Amino acid sequence: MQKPVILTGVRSNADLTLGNLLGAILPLVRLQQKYSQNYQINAFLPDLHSIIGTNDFNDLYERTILTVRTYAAAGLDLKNTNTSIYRQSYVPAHSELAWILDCFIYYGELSRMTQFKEKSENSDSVIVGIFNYPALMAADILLYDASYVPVGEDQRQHLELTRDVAIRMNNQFGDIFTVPKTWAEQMQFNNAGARIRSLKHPEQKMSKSIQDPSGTILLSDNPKDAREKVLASTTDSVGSINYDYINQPGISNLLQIISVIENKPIDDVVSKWRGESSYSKLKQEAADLVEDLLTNFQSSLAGITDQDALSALMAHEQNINQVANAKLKLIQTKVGLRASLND
Ligand code: AQP
Repeated sequence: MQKPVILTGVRSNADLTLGNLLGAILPLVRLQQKYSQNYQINAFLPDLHSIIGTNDFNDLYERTILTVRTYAAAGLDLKNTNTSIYRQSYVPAHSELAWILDCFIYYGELSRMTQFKEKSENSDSVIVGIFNYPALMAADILLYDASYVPVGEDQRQHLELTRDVAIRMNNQFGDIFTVPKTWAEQMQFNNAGARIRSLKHPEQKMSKSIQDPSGTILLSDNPKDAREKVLASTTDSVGSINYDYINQPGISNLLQIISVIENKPIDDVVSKWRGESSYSKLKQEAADLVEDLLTNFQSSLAGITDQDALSALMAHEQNINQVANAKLKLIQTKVGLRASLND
């Protein structure tokens, strides 16, 4: 029987941040260490998604390779046979399935997506890619019958859309797709809890495409500079340490950073600091951890070449194209484009 598939991806549209490392990449590494015996993990590089709304095309190819090196430097085993690492654009079946799904998704459904509404508001030059990308995302998931897709709250609606189109097509053509688990069922693999915030504006997420140099730690930052950013992070005047994102977002962010780096449940970190009033001690601890993490990460990264990343990609892409093409052929046959699976 096929193992349940967990699918995850990080866009290489800008330099990666500590938020990406703590919120997506380290969880992926830990997922592989813990679950790769019983699950198939698809760690794909959504380069087709990365060209949506960017002007920075020149570095995209190299940045995607750097993301693979980043995975390896963070501890991902590129040779694990239960983990597939592949570029979306090197598996053409993604785009082909996206078109077929487009023919089963309603305009009204895509128009209702909050992210599209937010991004298109007050703009008369919205590209179709922003409107249409949930269909490509659905293809990324359904092509591999993925059950688990650990995504943030902002992608929840798109996951629901994926479920809807899968159910719709299953009703029409028989069970051609595995319907991904509901949002609630995804929770065991979901990293939504670990949202790292800007160190300067802790009410906002730390994001790679938002210009916020003092609040954002890039993975390429000098570890000493990163340390200073943590020490200078915005806190509050409450005077006690509580995990409370509403009233103490800066303090909560530091607790969250410590929890992910130490790989300890947030409750354990919070109880350790309960009753403590010194913000500077908390900052020192978070700063030490971030500095060490970046120092070790950067030294590992230096030992992994582009060629290492490319060789791994080429091996995985050859295999994954076979899986993807077999699935695409099944769908093509069902919707009348092929006479049979051998056609
Ligand atoms: N601050 C964050 N805390 C926790 N997780 C985060 N991720 C991103 N920022 C944080 C996770 O990293 C992965 C990146 O995927 P993406 O680039 O496809 O999406 P994103 O969420 O849009 O990432 P960014 O960094 O915010 O990019 P921009 O600024 O380009 O939109 C996802 O798993 C995400 O949850």
